[in-house]
Order: sequence, then C-alpha cells, then structure tokens
Amino acid sequence: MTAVWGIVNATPDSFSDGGRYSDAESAVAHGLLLRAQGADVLDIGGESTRPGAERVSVAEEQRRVLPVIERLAAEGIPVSVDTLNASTALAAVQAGARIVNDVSGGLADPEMLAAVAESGADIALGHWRGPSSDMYARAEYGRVGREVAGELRERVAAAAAAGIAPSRIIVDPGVGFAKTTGQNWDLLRELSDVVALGPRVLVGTSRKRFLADALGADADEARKDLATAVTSVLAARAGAWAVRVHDVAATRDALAVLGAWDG
Ligand code: PMM
Repeated sequence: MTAVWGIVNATPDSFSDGGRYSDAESAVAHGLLLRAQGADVLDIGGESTRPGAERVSVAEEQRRVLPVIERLAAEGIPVSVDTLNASTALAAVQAGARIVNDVSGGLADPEMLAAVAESGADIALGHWRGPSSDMYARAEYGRVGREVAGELRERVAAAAAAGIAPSRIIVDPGVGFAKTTGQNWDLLRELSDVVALGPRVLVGTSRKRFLADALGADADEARKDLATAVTSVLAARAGAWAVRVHDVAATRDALAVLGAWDG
C-alpha cells in the first residue's frame, strides 16, 4: 500500500482559529488529525518553498518546527522535517524526526548530506534547479523524465558518497520545482524513469498550480484536493512509494479504491 505523508505547516496563521491556539498548538492538533485520518508520516515545514515565497531565518524556522516535531514524535508518529537547512535538519532529528525532506536534494546547503549521514535519519532528495524565486528560468528540458532522473541519480550518488546508506534514501521528482505546467504532466507520465533509479519514490502534487491549470482558474481548495487524490492514485499506480498531501482523508479513500480495484 502506498504511504501517505500528511503536510503540517508550522507557519504563523496557517490554522489560526481566532487566536484560541498558539501556532504550535494548532499545528500539533492538525498533525494529530491527519494521523487519525491515516497519515503514515507527518511532514513538518516552517518555511514555504512556493514560487515567490519569502525566506525566513534559520532561527525562526527552528522556533516554528521544533516544538511541533517534539510533540508529534513523542506520540510515536513518524515525522519528517521539510527543510533546506542542515542545522534545522540536525535539530529536528534530535527532536525526534526520522526523515529529512530536502526539496533541493542537498544542493541548497552544502552541509546537508553530511549532517544527515551523521544523524542516521532517512533523507528525501527532491529534484531542484535553484531557489523558488527564479526557478522558472531553469525550466528547460529535452525529455523531462529522463533529465530529472539523471539529475536525481547524481544527488543519490552525492548522498551515498557523504555516507548515507542507500536504504535510507528516497527520491522525489519535485513536481512544480523548475517545471512548467506541461512539464509537470510530462514528468508524471514519465515517472517510470524516476522509479527505475531504484530508491523509494515520493511524489508531491497537492494543491499545486498545474492542477488548477487543469481544472480552471476558479478551482477552489476542495476541487484541488479531489484532483490531488486522483494524481496521487495515478502516481501510486506508476510506482510511487509515497504521496505527500494536504488532504489525507481524501487521498486515503482514493488509495483504498485503487487497492480494491487491484484486488
Ligand atoms: N512540495 C512543496 C514542499 N515540500 N517536499 C517534497 N518532498 N515534495 C514536494 O513536492 C514538495 C515538498 C511545496 O508545496 P507546499 O508549499 O504545498 O507544501
């Protein structure tokens, strides 16, 4: 059965409900809800990597994510930390995270791969060609699946060279990162190139802009979540080991239907 990673944003106001909870408390409550809905892993992030998003300081990132990781990990829940920073990755593992989710595949912080090797955590290496601010300038591909797989192969080799055991490595094609809408669909269609690399494959399509482009400009969050459940099932069918989503309940249902179909 394909694993489901539930997205927990430890960012201010993400789940604000009139100030009744502090930001950390509402992120923990949201994580517990996603776990109850069937998330296998909770992915905690304190900095948005979306196009045009502002960077936050490493100290602020850690202030946001560490208390949330500590509380969710203490519940026995497998937790990953979504970060580009080696020092945040190390502190997160000390707080109980078992996986480091680096959308840059270790490229953003030169210390990242060595830090993860030392920590003993698993690592998800994303396909990335540079910061979100100008990533579309780098969206040039011949055959996107083959090129993404080739660049991920280099990141896997770098991770192994840094001392991370191959069994601890996960690869992610980086849907939406330095890819146009058409290239994202081509990449998903060619996911077998990434699956053929060997490591477990994680795919994140949740609420991304290319889905809205398929649905129409007026698509709201609920419609994008339904579309995400569909792409997550298709990714599972194409060999993904895990999908990273906001709406865990819908994706769990969709994967259960796929499981029934497959018998
Ligand atoms: N996408 C985002 C953030 N983190 N991590 C992985 N492994 N894969 C992704 O595709 C990915 C990610 C950006 O989306 P968000 O802002 O909705 O979380």
